[in-house]
Amino acid sequence: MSEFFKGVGKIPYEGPGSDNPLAFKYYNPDEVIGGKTMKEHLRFSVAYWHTFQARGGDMFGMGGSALRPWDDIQDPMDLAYAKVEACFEFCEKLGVPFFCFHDRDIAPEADTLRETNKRLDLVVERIKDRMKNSPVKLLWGTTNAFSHRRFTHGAATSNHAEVFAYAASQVKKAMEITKELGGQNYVFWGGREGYETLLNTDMKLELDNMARFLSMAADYAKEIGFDGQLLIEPKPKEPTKHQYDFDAATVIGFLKQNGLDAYFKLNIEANHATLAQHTFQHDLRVARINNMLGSIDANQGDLLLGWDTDQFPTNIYETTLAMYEVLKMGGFDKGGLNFDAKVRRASFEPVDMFYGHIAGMDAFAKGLKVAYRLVEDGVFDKFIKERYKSYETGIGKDIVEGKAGFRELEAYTLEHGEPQLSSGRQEVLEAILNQYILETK
Ligand code: XUL
Ligand code: CO
Repeated sequence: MSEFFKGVGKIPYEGPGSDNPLAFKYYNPDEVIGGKTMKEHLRFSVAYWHTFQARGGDMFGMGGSALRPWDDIQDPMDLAYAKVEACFEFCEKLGVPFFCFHDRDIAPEADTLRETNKRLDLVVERIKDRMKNSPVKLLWGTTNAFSHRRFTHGAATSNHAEVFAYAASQVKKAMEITKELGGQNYVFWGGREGYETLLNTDMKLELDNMARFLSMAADYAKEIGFDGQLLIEPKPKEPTKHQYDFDAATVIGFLKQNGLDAYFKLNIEANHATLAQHTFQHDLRVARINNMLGSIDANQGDLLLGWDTDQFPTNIYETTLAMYEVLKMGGFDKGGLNFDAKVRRASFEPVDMFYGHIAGMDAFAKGLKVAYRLVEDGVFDKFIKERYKSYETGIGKDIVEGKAGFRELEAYTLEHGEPQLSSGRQEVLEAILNQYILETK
């Protein structure tokens, strides 16, 4: 078996004092925090598409700039097999326990669906073989029903029923192989489920069809005994002008409206939340308070750019607040932190892919440590409890318990007059958060 990433060994933990770029400074997989190791808390995952497929292309340089150790392999299936090896080598060297893929990442599409599925089966066999002597597992599988031109008008929301059928066939197969590989989740990101203009769009039919599609998917998962978690990944725009799965709140409303909320949870991506004009923490919070936070696509955007830049997450403020939400929900069950992130076009060497992941893993490790202390010390909880204490007694308790209506509230107001307010203390809280970030070792 050939080694793809020569010159890079197993990435060690060397601690904050290290100046070795190929070492972790904060991510110490075996360090125990609150009864669980960092590795168990964080459940990192490598994204096949960004790491083994992407070439650093952009609109002004479609061919890309990346140099990869598999560049000389011509035959598409040989290339697919090589990438399986490369994926396991990469994850094992990083000590990342999971990876994620789209069906079309692992095996190239052939002329017919039947042939494509045969190719998938061959690659799945390879992955299964490789898994036998590796600790690396599948966090989630998904379908790419957006790159091929047949999905120009969408997949489940296409105006062509034949495309709906094609997409369903693809999800069926992708779900089967995800199950076969022991995948712990199956993700639905909306691809081109949205519209460019309402002038040609039957929005009601498209949304109803999307619900029908998801309902069929949930039925099929049950039928084949797939016990992974089904996840929807919200995104507000790109590739379409308006994506139906706009943000966490929209998706939750949609699932509840269609009686699907018992079957799906959410996969929240940082850069998608910020594209929806929310903070990452906002969408995580919305998912969490609805008991629907399943997994996370860990990355970050550039707030000066209006598109999905999928950068590696290095902002400790953000990773802290993200891990705060994860800890507050009691940690991940089947989900994890999938690096849906790519190195920049100018970072074209294979070693840059290690640097990107190391940076992200360290940022989340530090975020976990800070967040753990914030939760343990009840910093925000105590303040928030005090801030809402008016709902614990008297008229507030009556409101919460449904014992007061407009008449009682008017009577109360007439009797008590102008309410006394308390300060929100945002600046103090932000200063405390900074203190925790700076002082956590
Ligand atoms: C697209 C995106 C996808 C999904 C999986 O913005 O995030 O890669 O995570 O289809
Ligand atoms: Co994503």
